[in-house]
Amino acid sequence: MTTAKKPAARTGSNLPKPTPEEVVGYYKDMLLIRRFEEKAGQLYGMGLIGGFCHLYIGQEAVVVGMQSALVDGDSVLTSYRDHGHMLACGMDSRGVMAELTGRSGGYSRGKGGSMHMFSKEKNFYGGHGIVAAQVPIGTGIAFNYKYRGENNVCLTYLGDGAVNQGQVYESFNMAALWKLPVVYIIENNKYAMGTSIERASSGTEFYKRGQAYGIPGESVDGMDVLAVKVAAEKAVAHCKAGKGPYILEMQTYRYRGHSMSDPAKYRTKEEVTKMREQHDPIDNLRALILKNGYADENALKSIDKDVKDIVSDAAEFAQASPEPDVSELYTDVLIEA
Ligand SMILES: Cc1ncc(C[n+]2csc(CCOP(=O)(O)OP(=O)(O)O)c2C)c(N)n1
Ligand SMILES: [Mg+2]
Repeated sequence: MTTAKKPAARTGSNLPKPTPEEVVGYYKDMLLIRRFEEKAGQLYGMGLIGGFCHLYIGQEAVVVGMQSALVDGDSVLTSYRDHGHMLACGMDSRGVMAELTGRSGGYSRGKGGSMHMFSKEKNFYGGHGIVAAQVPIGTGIAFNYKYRGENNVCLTYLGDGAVNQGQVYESFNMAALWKLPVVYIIENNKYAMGTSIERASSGTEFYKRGQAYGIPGESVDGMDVLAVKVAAEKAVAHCKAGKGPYILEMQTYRYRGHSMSDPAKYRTKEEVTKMREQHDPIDNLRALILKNGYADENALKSIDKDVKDIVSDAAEFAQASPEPDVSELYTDVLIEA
């Protein structure tokens, strides 16, 4: 993807505004995630994807804006709603789709599925099905950077439901105590499965959850990729200056159900329609690009076509890739001594 890690090191938040090309790149990156997820939804409906499948549709601006602040060596990890994060990290759409369909061409050779994919090459460390399990792991990766004296940062994403887990606060404590370079990104999509934040959380200003540990936090419009980018640059610069962790609460929304098997009866159709029509991150960026003349209708149409082609190719690859051989049942279970 175009926002995949860049070579130059960042120095602070006094950075130039994104160029028109970069803005158009964010559009393409978000559209790729949207179309990829729509295709995954279709393949699930056709019975080609089994098990759980949590789509990221609606939340694309968060991951694309955050990724724009990273350089080589920085790392990312998240929950089970992870396909968008993988694509944003530059993982190959073919390998991700093949893993979703349980094929040997997938990132975990068809044995992990939607929630369990990793790429050491792209520094993407999962893909975690246990709510908040990634938070101590991301904190540990940040510890590793500090211990080795590497000037990198770990982006650790979690949900508004996950933020009520105890291990999150143990992690906050250690990260603040040791000034670890970790940005905790709370993707507040307003629901944890069928439970709204008001029903589940005592206090819904999640960016304040690090206050007791002295961790700065900000609430960000997570439907606006440019706002996310500004916040990301600031948070990453804070970490890389040795000042310790940072919390970004992204105000966002998922359009689809929690997973493919969720009838979404806990919210009204009107609520979803309002978000889609008024706050869609892709439609809004498209309008901004046209208004500012960063690209014209024809250029955007050609991007739409390129993205469609990438996704169709990924789906074809996934379906053509063989299922894992039976002998694979016994591989990757234990590491060799
Ligand atoms: C420890 C644990 N408890 C419960 C579950 C079941 N569960 C899966 S997702 C989820 C909701 C999490 O919501 P949130 O953190 O807001 O993330 P979102 O799905 O909105 O991205 C729950 C309770 C689980 N996977 N792990
Ligand atoms: Mg949530």
